[in-house]
Amino acid sequence: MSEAKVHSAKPSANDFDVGLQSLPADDYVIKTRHGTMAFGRRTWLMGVINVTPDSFYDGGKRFDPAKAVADGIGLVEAGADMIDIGGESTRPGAPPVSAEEELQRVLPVVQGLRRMVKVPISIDTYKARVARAALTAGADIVNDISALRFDPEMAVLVAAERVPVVLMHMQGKPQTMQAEPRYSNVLGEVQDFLEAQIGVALEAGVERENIIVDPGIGFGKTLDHNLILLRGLPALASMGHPLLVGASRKAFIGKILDAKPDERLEGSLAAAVAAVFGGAHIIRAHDVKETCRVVRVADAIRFGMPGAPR
Ligand code: 7PJ
Repeated sequence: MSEAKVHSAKPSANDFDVGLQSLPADDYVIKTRHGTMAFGRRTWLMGVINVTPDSFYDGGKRFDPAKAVADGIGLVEAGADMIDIGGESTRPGAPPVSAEEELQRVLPVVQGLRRMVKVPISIDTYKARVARAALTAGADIVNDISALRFDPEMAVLVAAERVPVVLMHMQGKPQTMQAEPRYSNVLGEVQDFLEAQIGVALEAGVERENIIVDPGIGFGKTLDHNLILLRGLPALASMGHPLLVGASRKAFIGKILDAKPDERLEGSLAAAVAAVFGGAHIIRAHDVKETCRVVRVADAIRFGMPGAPR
């Protein structure tokens, strides 16, 4: 072997497959009604506003629409690149709510926030009726935890409205998903499921560029399943679509640390860093100020400072 070959075979920091170079610059671009999301040079941060009386972490805090809107503005000021608004708790065992009730909760918040912030707004719902009204009220993205499975109208709506959609993996239904999650190969099965639902979306006429995938951390998964998925993010990040990861304050962190939801900040930040280095394009988080700072530093290590050599 020649000297030159030996030299070129020597790995540089960017050659290690730890996410440091798994993405070229601007690998995906999603156009929303309120701005373009360009991925590949920094990680996007999705701040969460739950307008529910019973969400596992922020339940009850934002049931008043004015408070929810004010908090949403606060999340953008704290660094959120987009805001996710949900009106039905999907924590294990939470009772489902009707479309009417969900609409009453989220619509004033979507309308209010739309007037006040310029960032993309996603609506966290699996009901086409709720999604349709939220899009009309100014939402930009549909975040469907059922990946188009629970409401046959959803794929039709997303295709017709030509909006981006998050397809999230879940085993079972929210009410029962944590009863006995089972997989023979959790990473492979989640990937196969997401591929299948990408197919459903494309078949319905959704544009490929508008599809975001998400392993659904905590949705029908044991602690070990969640850890395998987080470790396996590079595989999911290579599916040809932006990857969204939501681990914030979830129960698996509580299991590791024996900590209640309000004691899971540091664990959530550790998971956010792992997601950045696993190749996630969007991190969904409740604690925007802290997650933003952590992600900015992780991003600087991963991508370099804006404009600097890599
Ligand atoms: C997720 C979500 C998630 C997506 C919730 C919570 C539980 N949507 N909605 N991904 N989690 N796309 O607020 O932590 O992980 S609800």
